[in-house]
Amino acid sequence: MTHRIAVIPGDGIGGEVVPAAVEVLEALELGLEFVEGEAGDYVQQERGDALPQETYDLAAEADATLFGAAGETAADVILPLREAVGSFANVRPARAYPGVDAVKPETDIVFVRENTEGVYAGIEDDLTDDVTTLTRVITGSASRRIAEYGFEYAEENGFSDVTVAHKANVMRKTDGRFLSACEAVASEEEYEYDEALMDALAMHLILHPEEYGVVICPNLAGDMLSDLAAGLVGGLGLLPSANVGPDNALFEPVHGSAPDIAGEGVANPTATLLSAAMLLDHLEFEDEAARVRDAVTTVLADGPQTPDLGGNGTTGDVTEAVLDAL
Ligand code: GGG
Repeated sequence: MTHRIAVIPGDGIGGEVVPAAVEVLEALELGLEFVEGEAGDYVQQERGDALPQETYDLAAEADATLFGAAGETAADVILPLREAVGSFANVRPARAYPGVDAVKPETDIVFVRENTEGVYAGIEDDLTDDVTTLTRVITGSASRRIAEYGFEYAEENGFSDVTVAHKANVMRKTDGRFLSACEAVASEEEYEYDEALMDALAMHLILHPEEYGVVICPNLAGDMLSDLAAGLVGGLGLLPSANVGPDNALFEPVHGSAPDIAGEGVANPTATLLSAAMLLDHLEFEDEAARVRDAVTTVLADGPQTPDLGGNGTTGDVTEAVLDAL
């Protein structure tokens, strides 16, 4: 059976790391069909629409999507693309790797981030010349859904520590609802977990990341805490992610378009290669996913490494080395 993969490189280094991942996926000879779609700042400039309907439809109808990065148009691109694939959970593993200089080499945390609502629901209003508001949407149903997903993910992937991040002492109603939903799921299914105020959690993650396994988060908190954890393991070039829905999913590096290095050929493809491995898992090519992860891990340990990790390798050098290791 042929699987159709929507490939949407997006902006900046997305156009460098996504082709690298496609090269690796093609080398596996799984008969995947790749169909490229346009989205991002450059499409906004050229066509007045950062996410043309045909790209949205491409993602909605594909078996999986590999996305690169969005720049200034992130809200117009990645949020609707997540909707196109019916995603409700953004899974972001932050792991340290042998051979990579990590601030905290003992880090192995997976952030399970609610990705349909919170402050990313996109409800902002200019009320007066001086006052602008943002509506934070938290529903019991979406909170339950992310809690169920997060607890199940922890159980299936062997994580004993689950933490629910919130700020219910200040955002009493919204995060109160989020926390209650997580408590209810844990109580019904007899899951054990800790809860943590997200500001204090940010500090504890830096001091003692080894105490954390799966962290279930509201939308913005998950976006921020996962970037914080990237800093513990060697940087954003290492964090992949999956945007998971009931039947479809979109995979993307956690990093953005990195305009400062775009076009130089030195972007680290690791996060996108690991996202491609998550895509293979989603398509039930578990053995091939493991092969890609092993090859990436070997190259991280033996080099070449890109400048963000202290090396002088290019995106192409790393990709070639991963292909050789495969
Ligand atoms: N590949 C990740 C990316 O493009 N990030 C840009 C961004 O701002 N994303 C917001 C989000 O992940 O919700």
